[in-house]
Amino acid sequence: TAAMASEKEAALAASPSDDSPTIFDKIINKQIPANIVYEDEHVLAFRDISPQAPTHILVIPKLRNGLTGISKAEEKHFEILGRLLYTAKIVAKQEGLDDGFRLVINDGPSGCQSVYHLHIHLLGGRQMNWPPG
Ligand code: D5M
Repeated sequence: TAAMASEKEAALAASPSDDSPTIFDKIINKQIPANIVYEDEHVLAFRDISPQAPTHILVIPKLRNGLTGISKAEEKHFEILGRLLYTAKIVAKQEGLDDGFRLVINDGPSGCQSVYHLHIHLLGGRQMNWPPG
């Protein structure tokens, strides 16, 4: 679709080495609106602006701390990485995805990453396919 094509274009245009603030900082700081479905001291989850499934939520760390993407993970990130996965499970339950769901982390240009602030995609509410595109 056109939306998928532009998402890929955005991914290829984004620069992986750029650690300047992203749009997600504005969401964390409530400077732009987002449909927030979960929030605690460490983690924020909100609906993706361009949903690829009936449920499409992004789970992000409030403090990026160098995690522009999963490829930048270090031992200091072990705790937040666990929190992100655990929160994805909590939100999946909250969304009623009892039949299953998918978690995705895009990394780098080939992985189609467009925002360089680590995020887990939670997708559900329809039958997923394999392999992904
Ligand atoms: O995923 C980045 C995702 O971020 C992509 O699915 C669109 C989404 N996005 C971008 N801006 C917003 C705002 N403002 N609100 C909600 N969702 C947003 P990636 O894995 O990097 O391609």
